[in-house]
Amino acid sequence: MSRLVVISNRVAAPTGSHSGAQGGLAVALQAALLEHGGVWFGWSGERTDEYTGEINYTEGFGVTTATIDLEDQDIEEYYDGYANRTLWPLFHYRIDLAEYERGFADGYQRTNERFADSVRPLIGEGDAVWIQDYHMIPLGQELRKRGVKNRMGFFLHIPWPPRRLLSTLPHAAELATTLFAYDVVGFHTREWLESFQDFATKELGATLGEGGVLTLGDRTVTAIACPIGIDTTEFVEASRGVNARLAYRRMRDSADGRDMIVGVDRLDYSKGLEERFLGYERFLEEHPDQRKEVFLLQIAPPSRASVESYRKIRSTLDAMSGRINGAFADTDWVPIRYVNQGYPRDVLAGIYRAAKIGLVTPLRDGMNLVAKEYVAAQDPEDPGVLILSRFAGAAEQLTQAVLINPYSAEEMADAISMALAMPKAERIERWRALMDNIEQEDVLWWRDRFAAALMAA
Ligand code: ADQ
Repeated sequence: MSRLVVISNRVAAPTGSHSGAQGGLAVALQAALLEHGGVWFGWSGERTDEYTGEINYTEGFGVTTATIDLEDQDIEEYYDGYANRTLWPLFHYRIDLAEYERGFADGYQRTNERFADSVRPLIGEGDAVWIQDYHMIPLGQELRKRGVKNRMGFFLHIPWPPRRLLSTLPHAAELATTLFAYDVVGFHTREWLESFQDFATKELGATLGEGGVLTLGDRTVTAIACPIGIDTTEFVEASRGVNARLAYRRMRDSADGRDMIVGVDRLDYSKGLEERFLGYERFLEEHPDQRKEVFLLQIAPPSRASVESYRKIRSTLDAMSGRINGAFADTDWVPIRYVNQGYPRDVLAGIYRAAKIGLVTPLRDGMNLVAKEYVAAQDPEDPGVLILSRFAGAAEQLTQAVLINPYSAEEMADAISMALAMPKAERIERWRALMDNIEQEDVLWWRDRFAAALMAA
């Protein structure tokens, strides 16, 4: 393939290993850039008094990054506003939290135009352009307006909502139409893909042809389901390294013979943390005999603290964990260890491995990489059990997990009880099937599959 220009809201500093606190997406994009060469462009995360479009370059581990600074107003309206207060809740089916403000939409458009102006000179003839996520939906159209004829792909990392929900967004049709500027548009699952096809055909009047090709006027776009994976080989290696082993040992020692249930999530209302605490509380109520045999470690580093709904979920969870611990704890046991910190990935791998259950209960999630990391970190001889929400994109692939409806506290309580009692032979059988998928459909598979679609389009 030709050189690659990757564009995403934030650009992670390249690292040579998994020891940094990097998310799966960063690892995936870095892997793509290492293979093809090119540049990764985005917002620096920094503010500037006046936008200049001046680019800051860095080099490291074979990857070039190019970033620009944004003005306060851009950050408020584009990032905190339209991206995180409008699109994020809406695309996670939370129209009760979605804020529809003209100022946010205008700021989103203006900032995407600024990105287009800045990145335009970096795109050479023959380069393939790959744009990531909901922050940048209209960027492709802005680049076309600036004369970019290159192959361009877009990947959405979050769900695409059902047609009727999306229709509540002012100018939803205009936003969805901008996706026709791309040659390929990718979603994690068939479900999100079908929702997009439904919107495109019924609301925009597009026609759907062979191979997922949608036609609208003189533009065609290939829309595909292309589930992201983790860097499985590297994660398995990380889980066997010294930091992982130390973390594993520390957790086992502090567990004092009890079974650990683990949850690891950005502190976000989409992750179903309230429902998780309620499901776990239900388990404690219904199984007094098992109470002191387990504890829940919930790791949830705060995110997007400038947005009110995130401050609210944080205080709700503080109160819930306090209430549940107050109601059930004893002098030598607390049911929930609630931690608001991030950890290096290899330490996380050790923690996952020490847990008898991985409890992953989002109400909606584009994919959910924590579920895959939990599986990859397990001991093949004595693996833990993954309990996974049906509403995570990952549930389309990880069908051998214990799949649950996170809105039902009863179902979650039953699943915890069942997983704790699951015979080793069944745990191994389920784990092997999950691991087969995670090994085959890893992040390199995702990247290659998307790139192949882009080349074929
Ligand atoms: P996220 O919503 O961030 O990603 P997820 O896929 O679970 O969700 O990825 C989170 C990443 O952050 C994981 O790699 C995890 O290990 C890491 N992480 C979480 N808590 C951590 C902690 N305390 N310390 C260190 N690391 C931590 C979005 C979409 C998802 C989609 C991904 C990729 O919302 O649905 O799977 O993009 O497309």
